Amino acid sequence: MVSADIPDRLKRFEIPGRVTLLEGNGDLPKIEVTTDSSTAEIYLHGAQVTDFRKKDEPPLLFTSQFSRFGKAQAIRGGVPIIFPWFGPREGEPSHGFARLSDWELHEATALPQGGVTLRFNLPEVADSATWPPFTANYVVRVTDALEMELIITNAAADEEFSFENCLHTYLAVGDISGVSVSGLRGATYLNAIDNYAQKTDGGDALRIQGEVDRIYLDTKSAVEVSDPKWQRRIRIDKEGSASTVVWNPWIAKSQQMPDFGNEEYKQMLCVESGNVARNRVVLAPGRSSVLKVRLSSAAL
Ligand code: TA6
Repeated sequence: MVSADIPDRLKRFEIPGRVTLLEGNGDLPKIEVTTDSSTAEIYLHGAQVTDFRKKDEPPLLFTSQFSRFGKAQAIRGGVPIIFPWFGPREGEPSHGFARLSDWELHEATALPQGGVTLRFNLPEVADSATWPPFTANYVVRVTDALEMELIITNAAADEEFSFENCLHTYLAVGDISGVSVSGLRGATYLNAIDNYAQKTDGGDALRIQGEVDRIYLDTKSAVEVSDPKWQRRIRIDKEGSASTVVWNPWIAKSQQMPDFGNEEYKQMLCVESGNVARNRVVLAPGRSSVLKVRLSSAAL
């Protein structure tokens, strides 16, 4: 990966030994972050974190070997930013335009304890013309945990701004067949593979034994993913989020996705935090919403 082709306007954010700007896949600019306890990789395209791993641990995030890296394409993996709509929308790209846009890096800071903070903002994009004026800022903090914060501000003088948002996190797991997900007991969900039929999760922990695509509503609780193969527990803490989405494409859907390997469903699980469907955000003029997610891990 060469850094020669990175423009000076980006190079100025480099911090020796901490923050490096490079040309990544598809010649898209990416940021490599090194801290005392971890490393991370973030593309300006979609402000998408595509890798985070703690020293001496397997990666915490999954990115497909078959992902595309192109101007108007979504990167398959890491943490795509879903905004201002979730899922399909007539005549529009699935999951909104934020993940397809090139964000601007505004700040890179080395933290006293050895971590790094990066600040991004979403520039005016053609697609945003049909929406009330808004600003979108994103903060990524890399320490021995990965923290992300999406701040949306309604810049209109007299118009409400209603939208959905979600940090569509692809977690890496050792073997999906042994994984269990806790923290959603008793929550209501829309089952996307059963015409969004509404159901209640009655079980202690969710096991993944087929295609799963559930939008859990009205849940603010943390979720834990236990992974016996890697002897690891991943914890997802969140704030400013009333929905949790759990997704694994399993066999048939994996074969339908051109940017995803047929066997890769065994190594990933999406546990996404946001505000979807009836939990969508309605912002008054001048107000902001903050969606925060913290990913951490510990030995099982
Ligand atoms: O978050 C789950 C989901 O909405 C699934 O329905 C599945 O389509 C997944 O997102 C991936 O969507 P994408 O547009 O990235 O192919």
